Amino acid sequence: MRVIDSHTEGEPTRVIIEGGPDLGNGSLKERRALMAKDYDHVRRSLILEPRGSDVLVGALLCPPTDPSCDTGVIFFNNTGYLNMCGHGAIGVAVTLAHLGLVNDGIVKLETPVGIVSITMDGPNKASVKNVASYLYQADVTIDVDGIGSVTGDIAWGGNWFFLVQDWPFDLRLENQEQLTHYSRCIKNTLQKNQITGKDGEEIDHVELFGNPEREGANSKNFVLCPGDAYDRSPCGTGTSAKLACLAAKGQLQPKEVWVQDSIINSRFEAFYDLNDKQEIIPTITGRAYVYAEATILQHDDDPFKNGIVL
Ligand code: PYC
Repeated sequence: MRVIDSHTEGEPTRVIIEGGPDLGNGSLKERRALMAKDYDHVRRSLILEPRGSDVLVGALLCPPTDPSCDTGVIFFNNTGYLNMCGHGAIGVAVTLAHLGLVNDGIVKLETPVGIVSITMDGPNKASVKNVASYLYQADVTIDVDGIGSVTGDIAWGGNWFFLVQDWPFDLRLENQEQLTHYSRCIKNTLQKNQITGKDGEEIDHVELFGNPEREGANSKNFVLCPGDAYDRSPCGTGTSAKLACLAAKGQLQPKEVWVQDSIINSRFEAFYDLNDKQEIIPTITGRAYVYAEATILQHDDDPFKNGIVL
C-alpha cells in the first residue's frame, strides 16, 4: 500500500493513496462496516505498531456516492473507526494538494456522517466546513470514582463528546498521564451509567477545557480519543462540538471567531454559520504538513504483518 503521512497541528494522518481495499459502492456507512468486518487487518497493519502508532489516524479514500464530492473517506485509528475527523479532513486536503489533485482550491469529502467541504488557503492551511453540530444535553453531572462530581455537556461535532469546562487541574503537557487517566475515568463512568449521545450512540471522546496560555486564544483543551491517545491538535470535531455548546448557551454569535489551543499549544481558529434549518455549521481552520511518502510492505512470514495486537 502507498501512503502519505502528514500532521495537522501536531496530530498525524496517514492517507492510503494506492492499494487499499475495494469496499464496493454502498453508502459510506455500509463501506465502513464492511471494512470493519472484512478488512480490519488493513487498519491494524497501518495504524498499530510496528508500522504505526496509537496517535495515528488513517484515511481510506474511496469513490463517493455523491457526484459533487471529490472523494469518499473512511477514518480509522488504533481501536476502530471514526465518524468524521477534523484534523484528518485537513490532512486529506493537504495531501491531495501535495499530489496536485486540487484544482479549484476546494475539496469536498463524503464521510459516513455527511459531506464536509474544505477550502485551501495555501498549500498548508485549510478550512473545514463541518457537518451540522449541536449541544445534546447541557450540564450533565456524573460521580466519577477517584475524582468526584464532574459536570459536562454532551455534544455532537461529527463525533460524540463529553465536554468539561473549567477543568480544575492544570492543562499542561507534563500532566498528560494524569489527564488521560481522568478522561478515561470520565468515559468509563459515562459507559457504566449508560449515558450516551442521541440514539444511544457511544460518547467516545472526552474534552477538558482550561485557560489558555498563549496570546489570542480563547481556551486550551485536552481531548482523549477512542483508543486512549490524546489529540495533539485541538480536535476539529471537538472544536465543532465546543462551538455548538457556546452557540446554544448564547456565548458565541455566528461568524464570531473562537481560537482553540491544544494541549501542545497548537491552534485551530473556528467560527460557525447557521444554515436555513438554523443548524450550527462550524468552520475550522488549521495547518497541515506532509512529512512522508511511503510504501507499506508486508511479508507473508512476518508475524506482525497485521500489527501488534494485544
Ligand atoms: O480532529 O476531529 C478531529 C479528531 C478526532 C480524533 C482525532 N482527531
